[in-house]
Amino acid sequence: MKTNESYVKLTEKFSARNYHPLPVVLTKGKGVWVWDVEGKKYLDMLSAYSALNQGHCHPRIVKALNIQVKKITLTSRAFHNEQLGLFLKKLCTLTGYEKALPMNSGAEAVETAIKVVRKWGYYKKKVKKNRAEIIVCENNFHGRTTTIVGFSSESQYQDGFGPFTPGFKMIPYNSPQALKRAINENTVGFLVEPIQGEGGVIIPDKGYLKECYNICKKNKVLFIADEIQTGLGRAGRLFACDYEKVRPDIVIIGKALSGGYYPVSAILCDNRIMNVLHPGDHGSTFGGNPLASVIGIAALDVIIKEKLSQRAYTLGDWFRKELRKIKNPVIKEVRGKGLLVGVELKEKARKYCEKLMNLGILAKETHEMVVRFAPPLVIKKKELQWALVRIKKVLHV
Ligand code: IF1
Repeated sequence: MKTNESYVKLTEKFSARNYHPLPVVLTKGKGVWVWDVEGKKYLDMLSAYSALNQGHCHPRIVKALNIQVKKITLTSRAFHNEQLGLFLKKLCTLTGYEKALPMNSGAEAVETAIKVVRKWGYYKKKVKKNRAEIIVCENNFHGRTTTIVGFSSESQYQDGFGPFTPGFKMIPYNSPQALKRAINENTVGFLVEPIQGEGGVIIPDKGYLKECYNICKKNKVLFIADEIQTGLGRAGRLFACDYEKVRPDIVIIGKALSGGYYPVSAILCDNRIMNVLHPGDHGSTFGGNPLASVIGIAALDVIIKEKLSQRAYTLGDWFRKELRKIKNPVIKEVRGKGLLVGVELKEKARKYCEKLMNLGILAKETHEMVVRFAPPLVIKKKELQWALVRIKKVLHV
């Protein structure tokens, strides 16, 4: 008998215990809907942490993938492939940057940005050897590599994994003053999430990003935006930085660049920065392969053609207004931008996520007290209404 329980048992027997998923085993996905092995249907309100902005198994992406998968999938970067240039051109044209460097996971793209910023610091800003400093924010989430967890403020992410890479300085989020104070002649970059996703959907004050950007510019420090979760339409604009008309020196993207098919990430910047890299400085076996490239092209096409940023903006606004109508003293705050929505509770959120699951909605708590709602951006208003009926059932007193 194909029960959720039997698969959970099987997985748990052989899997490392680095996750504690909800006890549902998914077997099929289409658009905003997913099905478990027992045939029960759910609305996906997590979207694989924003990697599924285009929805599950988008037909345009599957078509592109199907054609390419039979032609050639991997060449390595030792040779050229016909798709990479097309992908990078599309990416640069859409975002207005001169260059893009493709990788796979988000963490790899963050690592790439760190390397580029440091090298820029030594060769362009003339920082003394091995002195470069990058400023990061408390409560950040940029991935799981040893370097990245080394500048996390979350003790669990670090505990047992040291020693860590030096060269990072931590300041409070949402404080331009702290940034000003932390900068010195060795500062090469400021790495920031325009909205802290894992941090609990934390939205900085209006003007924060712009002010930080100006401080960076004045001090010859590169402003690096991690838009891996907030970018590509999720927050109601192509990039969350667009709200403040900030054009970061380096943008890091991932997640939805994959359309949910296959890891695709990248960093974007202009020649004056990217040109510090020379053959052999950096690379990846899979980064920029032809299959990833056609997936990336199709994923971007869907975001543009289906106006996903605008959809996220309008639907997110409406959805938050509806959520705010729910009267329950356990709700501390409803916040978000676009379809990245957090409902902060005064108690642990997991219990509520389990109740939502039983009613056919998949959502996951973040930072213990926050229920995050981040459905695919292709969601229809009617489907959000369907969700609201159930959310109200769980959250109404
Ligand atoms: C997990 C969280 C979200 C990210 C930002 C870089 C990365 C991420 C802003 C790294 C990744 C993840 C990883 C995933 C769950 C998910 C997550 F809850 F852990 F924090 F989205 F909120 N920058 N976010 O959000 O990208 O290397 O994973 O491709 O289980 O760790 P990656």
